Amino acid sequence: MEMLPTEDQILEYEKKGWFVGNFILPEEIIDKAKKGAKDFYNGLKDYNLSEFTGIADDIFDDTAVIRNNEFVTLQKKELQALGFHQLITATAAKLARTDEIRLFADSLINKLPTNAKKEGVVGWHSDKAYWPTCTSQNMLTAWIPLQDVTIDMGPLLHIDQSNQWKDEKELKSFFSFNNQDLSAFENYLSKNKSNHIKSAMVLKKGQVSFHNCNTIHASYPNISNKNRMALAMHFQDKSNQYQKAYKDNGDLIVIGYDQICEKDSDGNPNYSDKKIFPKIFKF
Ligand SMILES: O=C(O)CCC(=O)C(=O)O
Ligand SMILES: [Fe+2]
Repeated sequence: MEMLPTEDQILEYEKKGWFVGNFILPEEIIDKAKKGAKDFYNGLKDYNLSEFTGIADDIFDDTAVIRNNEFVTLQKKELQALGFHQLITATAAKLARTDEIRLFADSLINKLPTNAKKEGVVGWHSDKAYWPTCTSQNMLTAWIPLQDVTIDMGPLLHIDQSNQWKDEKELKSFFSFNNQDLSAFENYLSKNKSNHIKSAMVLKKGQVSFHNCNTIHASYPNISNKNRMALAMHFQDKSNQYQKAYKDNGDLIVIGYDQICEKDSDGNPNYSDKKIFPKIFKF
C-alpha cells in the first residue's frame, strides 16, 4: 500500500477531520522513544530548552493520573527521532496540502491507570482554540501512542466532521484540555448535534492518527492496568504566521509558545524561529 495518503484519503481527512496513517512505524523507534520518555521523566535530557515560561513541564508526582510535558522533542533525542519521523511529517504535509512542515509544539502525555471516573480526563477541545495567534486553519496534530491503545486505556476520541464547526462561537466555552467534566459538552452535542459520530483511536503500536486543528477531541480516563503514553506532535503548514489576537476584554492574547520563541523586528513572535519551530519536513 502507498505509505502516504492518496488524494481520496486527503479528501476524506478534509471532510472528517482525522485520518489514521497508512504506515506502521518500526517497533525499535517506539521502544527507544519509550525508554527516552522514562529517562526524561527521571531528569535526563540530551538538549536544553532555555525557557520554560508558559509551557507544560509536569514534574514527577506519584498521585498524578496524568502528566503533560511540552517540547520534549527539543529535549530528548529518542523522542525527537519518533516525533520528527519522515513518515509522520510527510503524511502531515500531504494532509495539509503543503510542501513544508514546521514544529509548532509537542506534548508527551502519560495517563496512569486510575479507577476514578473523573480523573485523568483530557477535556473536549480543538487545538486551534489554543492557537488564536495562528493564521492557518490547516495546522494539524499527529497523535503517536507508545504502545497499543485499547478502549479501556482512554484512547483519543474525535468527533467526525467537527472540523467543519470552526465558526460556531458557542462551542468555545466548553473547550479546555484540563476540564475534567466531559458531560457538559456531551449534553450540548446530544441536543444540538444529534447525528454526531465519535471515533475512538484504538490503535496498534506503530500506528499514528492525524487530526486537523479544528477537530474536536477528548479522552476518557485510563481504567486499564497499564500506562497509556502518547506523543502529540503539533505541526505548522508552510503558510502559518503569527497574528495578533485579543481577549473579550481587549487584552492581547499571549500563548505559551510566544514566550519562548524569538521575536521579529516588530517585536512579534516569529513562528519560523529555527530553534523553537524548526522546519522538519520539505517535499
Ligand atoms: O492524548 C490525549 O488524550 C490528548 C492529545 C491531544 O489533545 C492531541 O493530540 O491534540
Ligand atoms: Fe489536542
